[in-house]
Amino acid sequence: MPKLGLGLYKSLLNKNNFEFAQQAGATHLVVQLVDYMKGGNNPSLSQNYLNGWGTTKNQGKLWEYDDLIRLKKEINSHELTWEAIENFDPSHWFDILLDGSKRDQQMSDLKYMVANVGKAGIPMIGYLFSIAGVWGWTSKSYGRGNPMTVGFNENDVDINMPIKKGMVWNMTYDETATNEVLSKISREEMWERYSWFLNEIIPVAEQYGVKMVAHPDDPPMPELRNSARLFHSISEYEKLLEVNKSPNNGLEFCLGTLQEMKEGNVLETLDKHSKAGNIGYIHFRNVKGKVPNYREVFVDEGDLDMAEAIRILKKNDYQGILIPDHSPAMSCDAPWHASMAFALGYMKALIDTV
Ligand SMILES: [Mn+2]
Repeated sequence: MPKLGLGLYKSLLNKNNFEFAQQAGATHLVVQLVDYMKGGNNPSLSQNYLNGWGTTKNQGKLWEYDDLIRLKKEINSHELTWEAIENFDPSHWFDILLDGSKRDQQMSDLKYMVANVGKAGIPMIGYLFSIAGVWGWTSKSYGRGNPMTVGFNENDVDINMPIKKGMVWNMTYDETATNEVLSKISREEMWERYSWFLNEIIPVAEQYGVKMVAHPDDPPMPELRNSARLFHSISEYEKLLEVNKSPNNGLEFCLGTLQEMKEGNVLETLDKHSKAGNIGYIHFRNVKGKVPNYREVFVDEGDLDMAEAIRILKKNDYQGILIPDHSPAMSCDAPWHASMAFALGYMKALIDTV
């Protein structure tokens, strides 16, 4: 049986939101420790992030065992299970992404953190191996009831806008960097960097019982800002499983992002990988359209048949979790909470009845 989870941004990690998750029927949490989503208790995707998600201040601040345990105890006290940490901080791995001079030091830092996560009994780490990161969205009112939502249209943005030095993953890690820009990064180079990363990290993940799960590129364009994007199609996304065949190497399966891809069948892919045990956890969201022009919509109004997704997961005895991921902002004083409550209720009903 699939289980219901909720993803919480760093600014939402408090008692009220743990209770909120529990009240909505979630049993598991996916926790984000990167402070990129602004807005405190009202996080909003519907802002202009073309110039970045902000500056990370986490240089040198690694995930320490004691801190993880403290948070885990608090989560457990609300009868919730901490299923995964989502995203490495750009400050922890910028030179792994960029193949820079601090690469080896940062890899030993990542290994240290993966070990701490495993020792703390947190089973998974989700990550996005991307130079431009989540970039290129524009916000507008779209869909049922005209909520503010995000989407991508290649005509609305300069998709070749160069990336300033000191930035990666759409965040600034060095405010003092020169005004130069990053040079072009090819697909071959990205696969080399990624394969090195994966083959370094997976043995440590195996040793400490952590599953490393990769999110596809969002938006799934083959290239943005002069850098190739690895996981822009279903077939390219599946290739990561061949780079390292460990059971600790898997997928952070984002139904929305996969549906945005130009080719391939999302439900067939879900069937194949949920059967094979490759899926760590699932981002359960919906969308209308495909790259180069799509919008995120409410979970029940998109192009993807979500009930069929649940049928497939049940048929394959998938035991992992689903979380809502993003959702259009509902018109009220707590847009994030309202939209999450709606998505969770819909998901719970599907899980209980399909
Ligand atoms: Mn996602």
